[in-house]
Amino acid sequence: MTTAADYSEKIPNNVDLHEDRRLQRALESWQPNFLNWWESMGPTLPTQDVYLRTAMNVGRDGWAHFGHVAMRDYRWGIFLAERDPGRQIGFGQHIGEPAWQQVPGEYRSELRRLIVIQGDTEPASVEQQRNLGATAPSLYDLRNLFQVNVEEGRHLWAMVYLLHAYFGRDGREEAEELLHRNSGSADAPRILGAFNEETPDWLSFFMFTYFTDRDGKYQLGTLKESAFDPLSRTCEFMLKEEAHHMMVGTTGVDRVVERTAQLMVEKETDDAGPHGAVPLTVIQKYLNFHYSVSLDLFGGETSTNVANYYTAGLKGRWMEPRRKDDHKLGDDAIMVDAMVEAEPGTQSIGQIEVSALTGLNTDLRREYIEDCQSGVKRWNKILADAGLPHRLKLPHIAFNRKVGAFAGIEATPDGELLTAQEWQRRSSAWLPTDVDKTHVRSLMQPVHERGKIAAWIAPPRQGINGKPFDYEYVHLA
Ligand code: BYC
Repeated sequence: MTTAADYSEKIPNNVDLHEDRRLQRALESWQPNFLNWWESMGPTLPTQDVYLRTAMNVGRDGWAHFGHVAMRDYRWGIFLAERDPGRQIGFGQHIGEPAWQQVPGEYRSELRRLIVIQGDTEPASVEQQRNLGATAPSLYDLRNLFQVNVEEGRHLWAMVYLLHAYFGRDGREEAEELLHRNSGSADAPRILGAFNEETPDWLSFFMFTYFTDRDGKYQLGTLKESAFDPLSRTCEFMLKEEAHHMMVGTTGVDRVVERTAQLMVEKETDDAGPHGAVPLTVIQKYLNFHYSVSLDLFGGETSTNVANYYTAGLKGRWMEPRRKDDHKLGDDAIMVDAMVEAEPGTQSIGQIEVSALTGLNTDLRREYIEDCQSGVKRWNKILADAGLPHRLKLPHIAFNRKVGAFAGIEATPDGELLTAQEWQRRSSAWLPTDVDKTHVRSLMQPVHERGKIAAWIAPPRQGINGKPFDYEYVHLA
């Protein structure tokens, strides 16, 4: 197998699709359904073409091609990272055995579930972001939005390929379902909570690409360790594309904070709102929201699902090869966050010891939290460099949680327990209210002129692929 993609085929791929006519036909019959979905649920702003990157090669260098393309003609394809013929399973009860090239019968339904959940998030995010083009702050940002969107579309292709190639008829049915469920739908919503929330404005988009795409990074990182080699290789390549999405989120929030800080200093005020920027307090509320719903994406603090996935070899840990233990965890323990009864009859937030296996969602969530801290650190540096004493922070792990140990309680961003009544009364201080959202939306006046930028956000430090900020990244229709 070569690493370069074959673009002469109807479905570009590096998996020698032409050698398996049945699979090729099945995917070619899914393709028009995907395109229909893209037309009806994808980006709504009409464009002639967009300066996009397209994956050409999964090798180390020169893997992508940049050029202006009409989005409906984007070549969504199937790319897996190169196969390592000697790859061995790195953890769980099958450690040291050769990685699987086929799905073992006993793990079929669990593997399918993991692939379906992963696949479901990809088109969901495109649906959530579909109207953002109309309010883009610059052509540069517009191009980044569309780049993220086409690549999420490709990640859907990645999961659909696995379903079609390895799961027979039920895999094909699941692939159809991935196009039928829709973000926020009352009848057929997306599977995970965060993917049914709205992304109505660009601050939400940047927070989403910072916090929620970062969950993607960590989940893909654990699936990359999978004993099922085609899944591992698929995720490895997806992670490469995902890095750009993180960059969009990180620098997007940077630029919002930078502009707000500038105006706070210039106007000598704590509230940049009346001066056409997003108030820092509202940035904090958006952060609180996106961070807490993203924490939920890691599942419960304890989970027998995740213990079984690990032992079976389906889903590993973040940086599994670097962990210094037996990679089986049979006898190990971990402290996880939990509600505990410190005194009889009173619950408080604390920790309990559980087996390391059932605590694996907590292990992954902690890796994620540490990574999120680095964003907060850089945003606070922007504030400090502007000479401001204000700081942003991540809320407490128990804040606004709907999944796991804290789903049944309410807590402040500092981790103080609240009654439901107190929460009702006070939560508008911590989560975006309708008034906040309306203000943010009022700032979102589109700037679709080359080289110009909206007043609520600072320009980026760099353009894309060495092009300047005032490059014609998008030609509108
Ligand atoms: N919402 O045993 P538990 C991305 C369910 S993002 C609703 O603790 P588990 C991307 C759970 O299904 C990455 N339901 O869960 C980002 C279970 O149901 P059952 C996506 C939830 O299995 C941006 C029950 O509650 N990939 O790529 O240990 C843009 C008990 O839960 C939620 C993956 O997630 C929720 N938030 O962990 C584009 C990887 N959480 O079995 C893309 C694949 C839990 O009782 N998924 N439930 O019916 C997994 O690894 C795991 O399924 C989860 C949950 C981490 C999601």
